[in-house]
Amino acid sequence: MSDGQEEREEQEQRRKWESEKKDRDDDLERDWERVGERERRDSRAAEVEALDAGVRAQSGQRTRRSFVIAAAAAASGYGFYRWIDRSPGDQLIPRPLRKMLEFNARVSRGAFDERGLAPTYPVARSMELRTNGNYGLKMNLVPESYRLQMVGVEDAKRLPQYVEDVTAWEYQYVAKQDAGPVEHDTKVAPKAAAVVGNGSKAKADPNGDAGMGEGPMMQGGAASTMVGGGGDKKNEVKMPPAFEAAFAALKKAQGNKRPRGQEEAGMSDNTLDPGTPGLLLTMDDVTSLPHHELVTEFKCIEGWSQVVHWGGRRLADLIAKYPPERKPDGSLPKYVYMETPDGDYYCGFSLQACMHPQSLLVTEMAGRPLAQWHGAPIRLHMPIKYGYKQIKRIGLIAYTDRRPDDYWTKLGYDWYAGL
Ligand SMILES: Nc1nc2c(c(=O)[nH]1)N[C@H]1C(S)=C(S)[C@@H](COP(=O)(O)O)O[C@H]1N2
Ligand SMILES: [Mo]
Repeated sequence: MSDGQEEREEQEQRRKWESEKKDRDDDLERDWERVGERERRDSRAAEVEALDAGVRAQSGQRTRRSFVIAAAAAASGYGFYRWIDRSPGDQLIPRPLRKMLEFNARVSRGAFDERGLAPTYPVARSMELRTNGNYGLKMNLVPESYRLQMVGVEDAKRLPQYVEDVTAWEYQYVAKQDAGPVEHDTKVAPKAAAVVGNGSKAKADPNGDAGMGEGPMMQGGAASTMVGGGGDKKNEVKMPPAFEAAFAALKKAQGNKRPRGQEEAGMSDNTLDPGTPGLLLTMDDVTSLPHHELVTEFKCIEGWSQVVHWGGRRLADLIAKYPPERKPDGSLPKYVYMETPDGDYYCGFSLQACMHPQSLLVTEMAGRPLAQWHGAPIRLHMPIKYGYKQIKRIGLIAYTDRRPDDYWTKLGYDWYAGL
Protein backbone atom coordinates (compact mmCIF):
# COMPACT_ATOMS: atom_id res chain seq x y z
CA MET A 1 0.00 0.00 0.00
CA SER A 2 1.35 3.44 -0.86
CA ASP A 3 2.06 5.94 1.86
CA GLY A 4 -0.58 8.31 0.51
CA GLN A 5 -3.25 5.67 0.51
CA GLU A 6 -2.33 4.56 3.97
CA GLU A 7 -2.54 8.08 5.23
CA ARG A 8 -5.92 8.66 3.58
CA GLU A 9 -7.27 5.49 5.14
CA GLU A 10 -5.98 6.50 8.49
CA GLN A 11 -7.60 9.90 8.17
CA GLU A 12 -10.82 8.27 7.08
CA GLN A 13 -10.75 5.97 10.08
CA ARG A 14 -9.98 8.82 12.41
CA ARG A 15 -12.89 10.87 11.03
CA LYS A 16 -15.22 7.92 11.39
CA TRP A 17 -13.99 7.24 14.89
CA GLU A 18 -14.33 10.82 15.95
CA SER A 19 -17.91 11.07 14.84
CA GLU A 20 -18.68 7.76 16.58
CA LYS A 21 -16.91 9.01 19.63
CA LYS A 22 -19.01 12.13 19.67
CA ASP A 23 -22.19 10.08 19.56
CA ARG A 24 -20.86 7.91 22.30
CA ASP A 25 -19.84 10.81 24.47
CA ASP A 26 -23.26 12.36 23.99
CA ASP A 27 -24.83 9.08 25.05
CA LEU A 28 -22.58 8.84 28.06
CA GLU A 29 -23.26 12.42 28.97
CA ARG A 30 -26.99 11.77 28.87
CA ASP A 31 -26.66 8.61 30.94
CA TRP A 32 -24.49 10.41 33.37
CA GLU A 33 -27.01 13.19 33.72
CA ARG A 34 -29.69 10.62 34.40
CA VAL A 35 -27.94 8.18 36.71
CA GLY A 36 -27.42 9.24 40.21
CA GLU A 37 -28.29 12.92 39.87
CA ARG A 38 -29.48 12.69 43.40
CA GLU A 39 -26.52 10.66 44.70
CA ARG A 40 -24.23 13.16 43.10
CA ARG A 41 -25.90 15.98 44.96
CA ASP A 42 -25.75 14.10 48.25
CA SER A 43 -22.18 12.97 48.13
CA ARG A 44 -20.81 16.17 46.68
CA ALA A 45 -22.58 18.45 49.11
CA ALA A 46 -19.90 18.09 51.77
CA GLU A 47 -17.06 18.88 49.41
CA VAL A 48 -18.85 21.76 47.82
CA GLU A 49 -19.33 23.20 51.30
CA ALA A 50 -15.59 23.25 51.65
CA LEU A 51 -15.06 25.31 48.51
CA ASP A 52 -14.64 29.02 48.18
CA ALA A 53 -17.30 30.70 50.25
CA GLY A 54 -17.37 33.64 47.88
CA VAL A 55 -18.46 31.46 45.03
CA ARG A 56 -21.31 30.16 47.07
CA ALA A 57 -22.33 33.60 48.25
CA GLN A 58 -22.61 34.73 44.63
CA SER A 59 -24.94 32.01 43.55
CA GLY A 60 -26.80 31.63 46.80
CA GLN A 61 -27.59 28.01 46.21
CA ARG A 62 -25.89 25.02 44.69
CA THR A 63 -27.14 25.40 41.19
CA ARG A 64 -25.39 23.54 38.44
CA ARG A 65 -23.65 26.74 37.44
CA SER A 66 -22.28 27.39 40.91
CA PHE A 67 -21.09 23.85 41.02
CA VAL A 68 -19.13 24.29 37.83
CA ILE A 69 -17.53 27.48 39.10
CA ALA A 70 -16.65 25.78 42.36
CA ALA A 71 -15.16 22.86 40.51
CA ALA A 72 -13.07 25.20 38.38
CA ALA A 73 -11.83 26.95 41.51
CA ALA A 74 -10.82 23.61 42.96
CA ALA A 75 -9.17 22.63 39.71
CA SER A 76 -6.93 25.66 39.60
CA GLY A 77 -4.97 24.22 42.49
CA TYR A 78 -5.08 20.88 40.86
CA GLY A 79 -2.38 21.20 38.21
CA PHE A 80 0.08 22.18 40.86
CA TYR A 81 -0.93 19.29 43.03
CA ARG A 82 -0.42 16.89 40.19
CA TRP A 83 3.05 18.16 39.67
CA ILE A 84 3.81 17.56 43.32
CA ASP A 85 2.02 14.25 43.27
CA ARG A 86 4.19 13.02 40.44
CA SER A 87 7.48 14.20 41.80
CA PRO A 88 9.13 11.25 43.49
CA GLY A 89 10.52 13.44 46.25
CA ASP A 90 7.12 14.49 47.50
CA GLN A 91 7.87 13.09 50.92
CA LEU A 92 10.36 15.91 51.30
CA ILE A 93 7.66 18.57 51.23
CA PRO A 94 7.26 20.09 54.70
CA ARG A 95 4.34 18.48 56.42
CA PRO A 96 2.03 21.51 56.78
CA LEU A 97 2.35 22.28 53.08
CA ARG A 98 1.82 18.68 52.21
CA LYS A 99 -1.30 18.57 54.35
CA MET A 100 -2.63 21.61 52.56
CA LEU A 101 -1.94 20.05 49.18
CA GLU A 102 -3.66 16.89 50.24
CA PHE A 103 -6.67 18.92 51.24
CA ASN A 104 -6.73 20.68 47.87
CA ALA A 105 -6.43 17.35 46.14
CA ARG A 106 -9.29 15.96 48.16
CA VAL A 107 -11.50 18.84 47.22
CA SER A 108 -10.58 18.91 43.56
CA ARG A 109 -10.71 15.18 43.15
CA GLY A 110 -13.92 14.88 45.03
CA ALA A 111 -15.77 17.71 43.39
CA PHE A 112 -14.30 17.57 39.95
CA ASP A 113 -12.86 14.28 38.85
CA GLU A 114 -15.61 11.80 39.37
CA ARG A 115 -17.91 13.60 36.99
CA GLY A 116 -16.01 14.25 33.79
CA LEU A 117 -15.44 11.76 31.02
CA ALA A 118 -11.94 10.51 30.35
CA PRO A 119 -10.75 11.02 26.77
CA THR A 120 -11.26 8.14 24.36
CA TYR A 121 -9.10 7.15 21.39
CA PRO A 122 -9.28 5.33 18.07
CA VAL A 123 -8.90 1.56 18.39
CA ALA A 124 -5.89 1.85 16.08
CA ARG A 125 -4.03 3.65 18.82
CA SER A 126 -4.59 0.95 21.41
CA MET A 127 -1.98 -1.57 22.34
CA GLU A 128 -1.39 -4.70 24.36
CA LEU A 129 -1.44 -3.75 28.02
CA ARG A 130 1.61 -4.77 29.97
CA THR A 131 1.12 -6.71 33.17
CA ASN A 132 1.72 -5.08 36.49
CA GLY A 133 1.04 -6.50 39.91
CA ASN A 134 -0.24 -9.96 40.70
CA TYR A 135 -1.60 -9.72 44.21
CA GLY A 136 -4.57 -11.98 44.47
CA LEU A 137 -3.64 -13.65 41.18
CA LYS A 138 -0.80 -15.96 42.08
CA MET A 139 -2.79 -19.07 41.32
CA ASN A 140 -5.02 -19.57 38.32
CA LEU A 141 -8.69 -19.54 39.17
CA VAL A 142 -10.78 -22.42 37.83
CA PRO A 143 -13.31 -20.49 35.71
CA GLU A 144 -16.26 -22.75 36.61
CA SER A 145 -15.65 -22.06 40.27
CA TYR A 146 -16.05 -18.32 39.78
CA ARG A 147 -18.88 -16.44 41.46
CA LEU A 148 -19.20 -12.72 42.03
CA GLN A 149 -20.16 -12.05 45.62
CA MET A 150 -22.42 -9.05 46.19
CA VAL A 151 -23.16 -7.74 49.65
CA GLY A 152 -25.53 -5.01 50.75
CA VAL A 153 -27.96 -5.44 47.86
CA GLU A 154 -31.48 -4.21 48.38
CA ASP A 155 -33.97 -6.95 49.11
CA ALA A 156 -31.37 -9.59 48.24
CA LYS A 157 -33.45 -12.37 49.76
CA ARG A 158 -35.96 -12.19 46.96
CA LEU A 159 -33.33 -13.14 44.40
CA PRO A 160 -32.46 -16.70 43.39
CA GLN A 161 -28.73 -15.94 43.82
CA TYR A 162 -29.20 -15.25 47.52
CA VAL A 163 -27.16 -17.29 50.01
CA GLU A 164 -26.92 -17.04 53.79
CA ASP A 165 -23.13 -16.94 53.76
CA VAL A 166 -21.21 -15.70 50.73
CA THR A 167 -17.88 -16.35 52.47
CA ALA A 168 -18.56 -20.09 52.41
CA TRP A 169 -18.18 -20.15 48.63
CA GLU A 170 -15.07 -22.09 47.63
CA TYR A 171 -13.05 -20.81 44.72
CA GLN A 172 -10.83 -23.42 43.14
CA TYR A 173 -7.31 -22.79 41.99
CA VAL A 174 -4.68 -24.54 39.94
CA ALA A 175 -0.98 -23.80 39.73
CA LYS A 176 -0.12 -21.39 36.94
CA GLN A 177 1.00 -22.94 33.69
CA ASP A 178 1.95 -19.56 32.37
CA ALA A 179 2.86 -16.74 34.70
CA GLY A 180 2.23 -14.24 31.93
CA PRO A 181 4.41 -11.32 30.97
CA VAL A 182 4.59 -9.81 34.45
CA GLU A 183 6.74 -6.72 34.48
CA HIS A 184 7.02 -5.20 37.88
CA ASP A 185 4.81 -3.65 40.46
CA THR A 186 3.67 -0.34 41.78
CA LYS A 187 6.36 -0.03 44.39
CA VAL A 188 7.00 3.68 44.24
CA ALA A 189 4.95 3.88 47.39
CA PRO A 190 5.65 6.96 49.46
CA LYS A 191 7.03 4.61 52.08
CA ALA A 192 9.34 2.98 49.56
CA ALA A 193 10.48 6.23 47.93
CA ALA A 194 14.10 5.27 48.48
CA VAL A 195 13.89 2.47 45.94
CA VAL A 196 12.30 4.48 43.12
CA GLY A 197 14.07 3.91 39.86
CA ASN A 198 17.06 2.05 41.21
CA GLY A 199 16.41 -0.60 38.60
CA SER A 200 17.42 -3.31 40.99
CA LYS A 201 15.59 -6.61 41.09
CA ALA A 202 15.83 -6.89 44.84
CA LYS A 203 13.38 -4.19 45.81
CA ALA A 204 12.90 -3.24 49.40
CA ASP A 205 10.08 -5.30 50.78
CA PRO A 206 9.31 -5.81 54.46
CA ASN A 207 8.25 -9.37 53.77
CA GLY A 208 11.37 -10.14 51.83
CA ASP A 209 9.12 -11.16 48.99
CA ALA A 210 11.45 -10.45 46.13
CA GLY A 211 9.24 -12.69 44.02
CA MET A 212 6.87 -9.85 43.22
CA GLY A 213 6.81 -9.32 39.54
CA GLU A 214 9.42 -11.82 38.49
CA GLY A 215 7.81 -14.63 36.51
CA PRO A 216 9.75 -17.62 37.77
CA MET A 217 9.68 -16.45 41.37
CA MET A 218 5.92 -16.20 41.22
CA GLN A 219 5.71 -19.95 40.89
CA GLY A 220 7.41 -20.25 44.25
CA GLY A 221 4.87 -17.88 45.73
CA ALA A 222 2.04 -19.83 44.22
CA ALA A 223 3.07 -23.18 45.67
CA SER A 224 3.02 -21.86 49.20
CA THR A 225 -0.39 -20.29 48.79
CA MET A 226 -2.08 -23.35 47.30
CA VAL A 227 -5.45 -24.04 48.88
CA GLY A 228 -5.10 -26.63 51.60
CA GLY A 229 -1.38 -26.24 52.12
CA GLY A 230 1.34 -27.44 49.81
CA GLY A 231 4.48 -25.56 50.75
CA ASP A 232 8.07 -26.27 50.00
CA LYS A 233 8.73 -29.80 51.16
CA LYS A 234 12.50 -29.43 50.90
CA ASN A 235 12.61 -26.69 53.49
CA GLU A 236 9.99 -28.12 55.80
CA VAL A 237 11.14 -28.53 59.39
CA LYS A 238 9.61 -31.35 61.40
CA MET A 239 7.29 -30.02 64.09
CA PRO A 240 6.90 -31.48 67.59
CA PRO A 241 3.69 -33.58 67.65
CA ALA A 242 1.92 -31.22 70.08
CA PHE A 243 2.44 -28.30 67.70
CA GLU A 244 1.36 -30.36 64.78
CA ALA A 245 -1.92 -31.20 66.52
CA ALA A 246 -2.46 -27.55 67.42
CA PHE A 247 -1.85 -26.46 63.83
CA ALA A 248 -4.16 -29.13 62.51
CA ALA A 249 -6.90 -27.91 64.86
CA LEU A 250 -6.33 -24.33 63.75
CA LYS A 251 -6.48 -25.27 60.12
CA LYS A 252 -9.71 -27.14 60.67
CA ALA A 253 -11.19 -24.13 62.46
CA GLN A 254 -10.38 -22.03 59.40
CA GLY A 255 -12.19 -24.57 57.28
CA ASN A 256 -8.88 -25.40 55.64
CA LYS A 257 -8.99 -21.99 54.06
CA ARG A 258 -5.90 -20.03 53.36
CA PRO A 259 -5.76 -16.91 55.54
CA ARG A 260 -6.77 -13.73 53.73
CA GLY A 261 -4.59 -10.69 53.16
CA GLN A 262 -1.27 -12.43 52.58
CA GLU A 263 0.53 -9.58 50.84
CA GLU A 264 2.50 -6.63 52.14
CA ALA A 265 -0.51 -4.49 53.07
CA GLY A 266 -1.99 -7.33 55.10
CA MET A 267 -5.63 -8.10 55.65
CA SER A 268 -8.30 -5.66 54.62
CA ASP A 269 -10.43 -4.04 57.32
CA ASN A 270 -13.42 -4.83 55.12
CA THR A 271 -12.89 -8.55 54.75
CA LEU A 272 -16.27 -10.13 55.39
CA ASP A 273 -17.08 -11.97 58.57
CA PRO A 274 -18.12 -15.58 58.09
CA GLY A 275 -21.88 -15.75 57.89
CA THR A 276 -22.32 -12.62 55.76
CA PRO A 277 -25.39 -13.03 53.56
CA GLY A 278 -25.47 -11.82 49.99
CA LEU A 279 -25.63 -12.85 46.35
CA LEU A 280 -23.44 -15.24 44.40
CA LEU A 281 -23.70 -14.12 40.80
CA THR A 282 -22.61 -16.33 37.94
CA MET A 283 -20.68 -15.10 34.92
CA ASP A 284 -23.94 -15.33 32.95
CA ASP A 285 -25.60 -12.95 35.39
CA VAL A 286 -22.88 -10.43 34.62
CA THR A 287 -22.56 -10.98 30.89
CA SER A 288 -26.31 -10.69 30.40
CA LEU A 289 -25.89 -6.94 30.98
CA PRO A 290 -25.40 -4.76 27.87
CA HIS A 291 -21.97 -4.99 26.30
CA HIS A 292 -19.82 -1.88 25.91
CA GLU A 293 -16.43 -1.11 24.44
CA LEU A 294 -14.12 1.68 25.37
CA VAL A 295 -10.68 2.81 24.25
CA THR A 296 -9.04 4.79 27.00
CA GLU A 297 -5.70 5.48 28.50
CA PHE A 298 -4.59 3.32 31.37
CA LYS A 299 -2.26 5.13 33.75
CA CYS A 300 -0.09 3.56 36.37
CA ILE A 301 1.20 5.80 39.13
CA GLU A 302 4.70 4.59 38.31
CA GLY A 303 4.56 6.96 35.37
CA TRP A 304 3.74 4.78 32.37
CA SER A 305 0.50 4.78 30.45
CA GLN A 306 -1.02 2.87 27.55
CA VAL A 307 -4.07 3.25 25.37
CA VAL A 308 -6.16 0.10 25.78
CA HIS A 309 -9.22 -1.32 24.06
CA TRP A 310 -11.58 -2.66 26.73
CA GLY A 311 -14.76 -4.66 26.46
CA GLY A 312 -17.21 -5.46 29.21
CA ARG A 313 -20.24 -4.36 31.14
CA ARG A 314 -20.89 -1.08 32.86
CA LEU A 315 -20.52 -1.23 36.60
CA ALA A 316 -23.44 1.25 36.70
CA ASP A 317 -25.62 -1.35 34.96
CA LEU A 318 -24.71 -4.01 37.52
CA ILE A 319 -25.46 -1.54 40.30
CA ALA A 320 -28.78 -0.64 38.69
CA LYS A 321 -29.71 -4.31 38.49
CA TYR A 322 -28.52 -5.09 42.03
CA PRO A 323 -28.93 -1.76 43.79
CA PRO A 324 -27.71 -0.98 47.28
CA GLU A 325 -30.03 -1.20 50.19
CA ARG A 326 -31.15 2.23 51.35
CA LYS A 327 -30.51 3.42 54.86
CA PRO A 328 -33.46 4.05 57.20
CA ASP A 329 -33.45 7.72 56.16
CA GLY A 330 -33.78 6.69 52.53
CA SER A 331 -30.27 7.65 51.47
CA LEU A 332 -27.83 5.33 49.70
CA PRO A 333 -24.54 4.05 51.08
CA LYS A 334 -21.69 6.21 49.84
CA TYR A 335 -19.08 3.60 49.04
CA VAL A 336 -18.31 0.40 47.23
CA TYR A 337 -15.68 -2.11 48.29
CA MET A 338 -14.09 -4.76 46.07
CA GLU A 339 -11.60 -7.50 46.72
CA THR A 340 -10.04 -10.52 45.05
CA PRO A 341 -11.46 -13.94 45.92
CA ASP A 342 -8.52 -14.60 48.26
CA GLY A 343 -8.75 -11.16 49.89
CA ASP A 344 -5.14 -10.31 49.06
CA TYR A 345 -5.91 -7.22 46.94
CA TYR A 346 -8.71 -4.79 47.63
CA CYS A 347 -10.00 -1.39 46.60
CA GLY A 348 -12.50 1.15 47.85
CA PHE A 349 -14.51 3.60 45.75
CA SER A 350 -17.22 6.18 46.10
CA LEU A 351 -20.53 4.91 44.82
CA GLN A 352 -20.40 7.85 42.46
CA ALA A 353 -17.13 6.73 40.85
CA CYS A 354 -18.73 3.32 40.33
CA MET A 355 -21.77 4.91 38.67
CA HIS A 356 -19.53 6.72 36.21
CA PRO A 357 -20.46 5.58 32.70
CA GLN A 358 -16.85 4.70 31.85
CA SER A 359 -16.36 2.49 34.90
CA LEU A 360 -16.29 -0.90 33.27
CA LEU A 361 -16.38 -4.49 34.48
CA VAL A 362 -13.91 -5.73 31.93
CA THR A 363 -14.25 -9.15 30.35
CA GLU A 364 -12.27 -8.55 27.16
CA MET A 365 -9.13 -6.72 26.25
CA ALA A 366 -7.95 -5.91 22.71
CA GLY A 367 -11.00 -7.80 21.42
CA ARG A 368 -10.08 -11.06 23.13
CA PRO A 369 -11.20 -12.68 26.38
CA LEU A 370 -9.31 -11.28 29.33
CA ALA A 371 -6.24 -13.30 30.38
CA GLN A 372 -5.93 -14.49 33.98
CA TRP A 373 -2.93 -12.28 34.61
CA HIS A 374 -4.99 -9.28 33.54
CA GLY A 375 -7.71 -10.27 35.97
CA ALA A 376 -10.05 -12.81 34.32
CA PRO A 377 -12.87 -13.45 34.57
CA ILE A 378 -13.66 -9.84 35.60
CA ARG A 379 -11.44 -6.87 36.34
CA LEU A 380 -12.24 -3.23 36.74
CA HIS A 381 -11.34 -0.42 34.40
CA MET A 382 -11.95 3.07 35.77
CA PRO A 383 -10.28 5.63 33.50
CA ILE A 384 -10.83 8.46 35.97
CA LYS A 385 -8.45 6.70 38.40
CA TYR A 386 -4.92 5.43 38.45
CA GLY A 387 -4.19 1.79 37.69
CA TYR A 388 -3.96 0.70 41.29
CA LYS A 389 -7.70 1.19 41.69
CA GLN A 390 -8.39 -1.05 38.72
CA ILE A 391 -8.65 -4.28 40.58
CA LYS A 392 -8.10 -7.50 38.70
CA ARG A 393 -10.13 -10.66 39.42
CA ILE A 394 -13.02 -9.13 41.35
CA GLY A 395 -14.44 -11.62 43.85
CA LEU A 396 -16.60 -9.32 45.93
CA ILE A 397 -18.53 -6.11 45.41
CA ALA A 398 -19.96 -4.77 48.66
CA TYR A 399 -21.91 -1.59 49.36
CA THR A 400 -20.90 0.16 52.52
CA ASP A 401 -21.39 3.47 54.23
CA ARG A 402 -17.89 3.76 55.64
CA ARG A 403 -14.93 4.57 53.44
CA PRO A 404 -13.56 1.15 52.55
CA ASP A 405 -10.04 -0.03 52.96
CA ASP A 406 -7.70 0.00 49.99
CA TYR A 407 -4.56 -2.02 49.40
CA TRP A 408 -2.28 0.81 48.29
CA THR A 409 -3.78 3.33 50.69
CA LYS A 410 -2.60 1.06 53.49
CA LEU A 411 0.89 1.55 52.06
CA GLY A 412 0.62 5.32 51.89
CA TYR A 413 -1.05 6.12 48.55
CA ASP A 414 -3.90 8.54 48.07
CA TRP A 415 -7.30 6.90 48.51
CA TYR A 416 -8.98 8.80 45.65
CA ALA A 417 -6.25 8.11 43.11
CA GLY A 418 -8.06 10.49 40.76
CA LEU A 419 -6.61 11.56 37.45
N1 LIG B 1 -5.76 -8.12 41.93
C1 LIG B 1 -4.90 -7.15 41.61
N2 LIG B 1 -5.34 -6.10 40.91
C2 LIG B 1 -4.47 -5.10 40.59
C3 LIG B 1 -3.12 -5.13 41.00
C4 LIG B 1 -2.68 -6.25 41.76
O1 LIG B 1 -1.52 -6.38 42.17
N3 LIG B 1 -3.60 -7.24 42.02
N4 LIG B 1 -2.28 -4.10 40.67
C5 LIG B 1 -2.87 -2.82 40.26
C6 LIG B 1 -1.92 -1.95 39.58
S1 LIG B 1 -0.81 -1.09 40.55
C7 LIG B 1 -1.95 -1.76 38.22
S2 LIG B 1 -0.95 -0.61 37.45
C8 LIG B 1 -2.88 -2.53 37.37
C9 LIG B 1 -2.15 -3.27 36.27
O2 LIG B 1 -3.04 -3.95 35.44
P1 LIG B 1 -2.48 -4.87 34.29
O3 LIG B 1 -1.59 -5.90 34.92
O4 LIG B 1 -3.65 -5.47 33.61
O5 LIG B 1 -1.67 -3.97 33.40
O6 LIG B 1 -3.62 -3.49 38.10
C10 LIG B 1 -4.07 -3.04 39.35
N5 LIG B 1 -4.95 -4.06 39.86
MO1 LIG C 1 0.16 0.50 39.16
